[in-house]
Amino acid sequence: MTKKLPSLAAALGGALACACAMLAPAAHAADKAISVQNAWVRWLPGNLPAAGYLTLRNDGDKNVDLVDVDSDDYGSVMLHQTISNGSTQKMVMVDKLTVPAHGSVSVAPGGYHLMLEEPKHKIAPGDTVHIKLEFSNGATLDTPFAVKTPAQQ
Ligand SMILES: [Cu+2]
Repeated sequence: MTKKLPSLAAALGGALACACAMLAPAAHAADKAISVQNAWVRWLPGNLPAAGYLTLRNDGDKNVDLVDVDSDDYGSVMLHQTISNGSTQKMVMVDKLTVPAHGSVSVAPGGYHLMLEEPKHKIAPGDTVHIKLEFSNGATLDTPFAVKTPAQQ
């Protein structure tokens, strides 16, 4: 069972995918606006959930939102934000993350993270996992993440 963030793509059903296929050259150009840097997964022993981190760059002229995340390596991938309230912390689900035009946003410890649960196979430090990132401009990036121990941060 895959828990996914509510997204524009989901709301539109297959319509978005069809539009992308018909507008392949334009979609391809949009793809290039967003790039990923330093994608890694903080692996924890046992059945503890892992967390994915990365930096998203937008070289385009318009803001682009990360609207959905999915993976063939994990049954559940969610975009979360850690919120500190004095001495306590809690995680909340986030339905989109805006990458500003000509800017970048960090998904980093203490802030946003990709919550990775229900691994579909054994995953260990040194592995590479893939997480598919879907954006509001129709771009999809199937992104390799390097799996590291907390000590390797
Ligand atoms: Cu979380």
